[in-house]
Amino acid sequence: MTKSISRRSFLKISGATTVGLSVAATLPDKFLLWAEEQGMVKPTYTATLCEICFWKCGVMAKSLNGRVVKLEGNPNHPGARGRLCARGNGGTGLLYDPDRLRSPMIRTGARGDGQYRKASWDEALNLVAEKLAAIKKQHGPESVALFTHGTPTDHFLPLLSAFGSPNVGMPSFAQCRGPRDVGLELTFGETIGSPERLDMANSKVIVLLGSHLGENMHNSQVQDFTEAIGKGAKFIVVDPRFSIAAGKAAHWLPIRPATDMALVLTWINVIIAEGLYDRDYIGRYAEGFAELAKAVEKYTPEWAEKETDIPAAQILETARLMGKNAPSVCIHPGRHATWYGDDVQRTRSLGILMALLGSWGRPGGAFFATNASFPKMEAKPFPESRETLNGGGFPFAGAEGVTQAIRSSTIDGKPYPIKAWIVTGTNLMKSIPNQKETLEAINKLDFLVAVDVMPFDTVMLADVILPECSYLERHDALAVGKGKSLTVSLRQPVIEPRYESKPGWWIAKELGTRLGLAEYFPWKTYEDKIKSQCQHWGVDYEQLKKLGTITIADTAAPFITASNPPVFKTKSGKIELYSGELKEKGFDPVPQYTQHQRPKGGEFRLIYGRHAVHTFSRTTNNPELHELCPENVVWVNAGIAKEMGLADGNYVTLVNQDGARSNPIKAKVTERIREDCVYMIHGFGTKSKALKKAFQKGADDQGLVTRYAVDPICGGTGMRVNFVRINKEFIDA
Ligand SMILES: Nc1nc2c(c(=O)[nH]1)N[C@H]1C(S)=C(S)[C@@H](COP(=O)(O)OP(=O)(O)OC[C@H]3O[C@@H](n4cnc5c(=O)[nH]c(N)nc54)[C@H](O)[C@@H]3O)O[C@H]1N2
Ligand SMILES: Nc1nc2c(c(=O)[nH]1)N[C@H]1C(S)=C(S)[C@@H](COP(=O)(O)OP(=O)(O)OC[C@H]3O[C@@H](n4cnc5c(=O)[nH]c(N)nc54)[C@H](O)[C@@H]3O)O[C@H]1N2
Ligand code: SF4
Ligand SMILES: [Mo]
Repeated sequence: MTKSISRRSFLKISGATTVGLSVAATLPDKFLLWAEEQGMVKPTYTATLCEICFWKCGVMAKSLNGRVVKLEGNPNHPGARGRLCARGNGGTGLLYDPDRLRSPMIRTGARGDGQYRKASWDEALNLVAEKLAAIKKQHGPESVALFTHGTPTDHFLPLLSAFGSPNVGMPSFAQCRGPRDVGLELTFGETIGSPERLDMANSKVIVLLGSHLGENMHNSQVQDFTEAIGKGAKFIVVDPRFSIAAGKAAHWLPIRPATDMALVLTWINVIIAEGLYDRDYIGRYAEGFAELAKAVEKYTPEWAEKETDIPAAQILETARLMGKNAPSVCIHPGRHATWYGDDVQRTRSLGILMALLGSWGRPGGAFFATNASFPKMEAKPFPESRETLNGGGFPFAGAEGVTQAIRSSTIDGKPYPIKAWIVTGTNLMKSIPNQKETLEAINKLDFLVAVDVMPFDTVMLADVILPECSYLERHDALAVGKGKSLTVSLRQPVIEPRYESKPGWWIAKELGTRLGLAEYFPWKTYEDKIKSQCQHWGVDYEQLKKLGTITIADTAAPFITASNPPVFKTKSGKIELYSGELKEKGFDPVPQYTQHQRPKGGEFRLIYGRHAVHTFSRTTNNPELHELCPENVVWVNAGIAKEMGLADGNYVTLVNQDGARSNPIKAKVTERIREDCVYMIHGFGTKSKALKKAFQKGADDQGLVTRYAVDPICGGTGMRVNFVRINKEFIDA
C-alpha cells in the first residue's frame, strides 16, 4: 500500500465517505457484531475476489456464524492494496438482496410479461439441453450465440466452443474498450491491458480525456490517481463537465463534445512544430514521422479553438506543459471508448501523442507487463466451427465480438441465422444501444436462456432462468494478473450458495454433460480443477487459499533501458505513427478530424458516465448501494435552466430525436456542465418489477440511445450521438 495517501483522501476522491458505515447495518449483523464483542462468536476470514466490477480486487471477507458481515481489501492483492471501493464494500448487499433469483424458472406467460414457474434444476437443465440440441440439429451449432461479461465467460465460453459455435458477443468490446484496444494495437502492437498499465503515481503531468477517475472507481487506479495528486502532478482534464478529476486539475478544458480529435491532433502539431517531441525515441522506435508531421500541419490552435471551444492560448500552454515534462506524462487512453464512431482513430491519436512524448515504456507514462507466465495446461481441443459473425465484417474486430452483429443476424438471418442466445453476466437491454433492435432480436429467437444472480431486465425476457450464486458463494477460474509482476488470485466461496442457486462452473458442466460434451469438463469439482492447475504451475494451493493472491518473482523490467529494449509487435516492428495496415484497408493511415453533428436549437447532446457507488445497472438494486444513491439525476447547465424556468430538483422527462422518452428524472441545475449537453449516470430506470428497489427509479440512458455511430474499423458503437429535448410540461407536474 502506498504511504502517501490516507484512507480519508481515497474516500474523499471516491465521493463516498459514508460507505462502510451503512455496511453491516442490518439487524442480524448488528446482533452478530454484538455477540462478537461479548466473545460469544469468533470471526473467520476468507480471501476471495470481488465481482462488483472487473478490476476483480482481492477481498478479505469476515463472517460470523456463517453470515458475511464485512468485506475488506486484501493487502496482498495489487488491485486492492488493502482497500475496496464503496461498491466492493457493498458486496454483501448483493449476497443478501431479498430479490435475488432463488431457483430455476421456466416462462409460462408471453415473453416479457414476467410470468414464470419454479422448476427443479433437473427439469430446467434438461429443457435447456433439449432445446439447444434441437436447434443444433436443425440449424447447426453456430446458430447458438453467447453474450457474456465477467467471470461467467470462463465457464460458458468453453461450453459454447465445445458445442461448436464461434459466436460470442461481449459488450465490454463493442460498447466499451474495443476501439481503444484496437487503436493501441495498431500503434504499438499491444494494448494497455486491464488493469491499465499506466505509471500514473509517478507522472508529472496526467492528461484525461473523459476518463472521469474518482467517479470511474477502478480501485488501484484511483489510488494511483490520489497518490499523483498528493505528489503534485499537474492534471489536464478534458471534459464538457466539471468532473471530480476536473476539480483536481491545473487545466480544465470544457471541450465541445465530439471534438477531442481536433484538440489532440492540434497538440500533436504544436509538439512537433515546437520541437517538443523526443527525437531520440522517435528516431529509434517509430516510423512514419514525416507523414505524421505533414498530415497534422493544418491543425493550428486558432482552427482548433473554433472547433473545440478551447482558447488557442490554452491549447498551446497545455501542449508545452506536456512537452516540458516528457516523458513523465501519462496520456490516459480511456476505457469506455465508444463515443462517436471514430474512436479507434481518437485512441490512435492519443497513442501517437504518447509516442511523441516518449512516454510509452517510461516512468510516469505506460509500463510493460512482466514476461513471466504460467505453463499451458493440456486440454481437449474444441471442434472446428463455421466462420464467426462476431467480426461483423469489420477488419479489426477483436475476438471478443461485435455484439450488435450477432443481434442483426438474429433479426435478418444473414449470413446465417442465430436461433438461441445464452446470456450471462450481461444485461443486454441496458448495455447495447437501440433497445428496440434488441427486443426485436429476442422476439425472433427460438430460445433464450439467462444465467444470472438477479432478475434484471434481460433476464426477465428469458425462456429459462438459471440462478447463479453470487461471487461470495463460489469458485471461479484462477485470475492471472500481468502487471509489473505475475500474480495469481483465487475466488473461493465465503459461504455456501443461498437458496437453490449454483455456481456457474456447475451449471456449465451439467449442461455440457447433458449435451454429450462431458469430456470437456474432466473434473468433479472446480476446486479439483484449480488444484491441478496450481500443481502444474508450481503454486502452493494451501498458501493461495490463505493469502488470496500469490506474486511470482519478476523476470522483466517494466521500463525501457539499454538492457531492456522495447518490442513492438506491429507489422513494421516499430511504433506506427503512420499505419500501413489501416491504409491497406482503406482507412486514414494518420488520424484525421471529421466534424460530427451538433445539437439544434433546444436540443442537448446526451452524455453519460459512472457514479462512484454503482456499476452499470448491476448494483442499482443492491440495498447497501441503493441507499447511497437510489436514482440518477440529469445535469443541466444553470443558464439553460434559468431560461427554461427549471429549478434544481424539478423532475423532467427527456425526449430524443427519434421520440424516445425517458422516465421522469430529477434535474441537477449546475454551472458545472456546458450549455450544449446534459449528463446522467448510466444504468438506472430498470423495468423489471422483480427488482423492488430499482424498479422505475431514475432514467435509463440506453432508452435514449436509439442511434449509434459504428466505428468502421472495429465495429464499436459510438453512443454519444443522441440529442434530447428537456420536456418542460413535466416540470410543474
Ligand atoms: N464506479 C464505477 N466505476 C467504473 C465503472 C462503473 O460502472 N462504476 N465501470 C468501469 C468500466 S467497465 C469502464 S469502461 C470505465 C468507464 O469510465 P471512463 O473510461 O472514465 O469513461 P468515459 O466515457 O471516458 O468518461 C465519461 C466522462 O466523459 C465525459 N464526456 C462525455 N462526452 C465527452 C466528449 O465528447 N469529450 C470528452 N473529453 N469527454 C466527454 C463525461 O462528462 C464523463 O465525465 O469505468 C470503470 N469504472
Ligand atoms: N448507454 C450506455 N451503454 C453502455 C454503457 C454506458 O455507460 N451507457 N457502458 C458500456 C460499458 S463500458 C460496459 S463495460 C457495458 C457493461 O454492460 P453489462 O456487463 O451488461 O453491465 P450490467 O448492466 O451491469 O449487467 C450485468 C448483468 O450481470 C449480472 N451479474 C452480476 N453479477 C453476476 C454474476 O456473478 N454471475 C452472473 N451470471 N451474472 C451476474 C447482473 O445481475 C446483470 O444482469 O455496458 C456498455 N453499455
Ligand atoms: S474496483 Fe471496487 S467494485 Fe471493482 S472489483 Fe475493486 S472493490 Fe470491487
Ligand atoms: Mo466498460
